[in-house]
Amino acid sequence: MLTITPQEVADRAEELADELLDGEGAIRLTNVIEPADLADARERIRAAPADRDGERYRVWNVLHLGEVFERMVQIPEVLAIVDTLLGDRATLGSVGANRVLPGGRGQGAHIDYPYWDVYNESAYPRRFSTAYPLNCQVTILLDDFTAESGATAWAPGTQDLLQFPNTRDEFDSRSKQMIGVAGDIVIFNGACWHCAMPNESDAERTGLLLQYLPKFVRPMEDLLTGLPTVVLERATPTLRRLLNLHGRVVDTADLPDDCAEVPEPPRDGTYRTDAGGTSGN
Ligand SMILES: O=C(O)CCC(=O)C(=O)O
Repeated sequence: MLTITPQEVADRAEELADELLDGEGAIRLTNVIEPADLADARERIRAAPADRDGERYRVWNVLHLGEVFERMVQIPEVLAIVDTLLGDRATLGSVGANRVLPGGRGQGAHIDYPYWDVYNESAYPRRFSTAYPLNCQVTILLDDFTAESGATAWAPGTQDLLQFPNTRDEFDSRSKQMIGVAGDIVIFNGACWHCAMPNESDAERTGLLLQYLPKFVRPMEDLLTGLPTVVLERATPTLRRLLNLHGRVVDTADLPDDCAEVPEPPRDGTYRTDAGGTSGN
C-alpha cells in the first residue's frame, strides 16, 4: 500500500486521489494523530454503547462523544485527499467505530454505502457506474492493526467492478491487509471489496470509521439529530460544511458572483423562499 507522511500530501493530492481510483484503492498516512488524542478517543469508544456481535462491537454516530472526534473528522491532510477525490463540498456520511476484541469474528467481504446493496440492480439508476467516485472511507487506527489482530482486508483494484465477490475464496485470493500502528490512517475507496478480519491476537483492534460522500449523496447516518447544541456552536466552517449545515437548499457558494442576490440560507436549517414559505429539507 502506498504510504505517505502528512507533509507529502499537499504536493501529491491529485496523484493520491488517482491511486484511490486507478491504483490499489488504499493509501496509508503515518504519524498523524497525537498520542493524547488517540488515548482519549480509544477510551471514549470503549465506554460507548454499541451493537454487539460476539466479540465484535459496532459503535454508531460517535461525533457527540467528545471534541476529539470533531478534530478527527477534519484532519487537513485527510481532507486534502478527500476533497480532491470527491469535490471540496464533500460531506460526512457516517462517523462510527468497529471494535474487534480477541476472539472476535471477521466480517463478510463487502463494499460500502452508497454501493452497499448494489446487487439490488433495480434500486440504482440505469447505467449506474463508477464513472466518478461516490465514497471515500477513512479508518483511523486506534490500536495496532496486525495480520493477527484482524487488520481490515481489502482487494486492490476491485473498485471498478461494482459488485460483491462471488465467493469468499475469490476475495481471500485477491486481498491484502491494511497493516499499521495505532495513530496511522488508511484512506480507501469504499467500492473496493473489504472487511474486518478475525482477531486472533490477545489485544483489541479498533478502527474509527469515517465515511465521506460527495455533496449530493444523502448521508448514511443521521448525524444531526441529537447532536448537542454545543457541538454546533463551536463547529468550525469545515465541520459545518462536513455536516451540510449550510446550503441545505441553495448553496450560495456554488453560484457565480452575479447571483449574489440569492439570500444566504439561515444556519438553523430552514430556508425562506421568495414565496414566503419555509423549507427545512
Ligand atoms: O473494521 C474494519 O476493519 C472494517 C469495517 C468495515 O468495513 C465496515 O464496518 O463496513
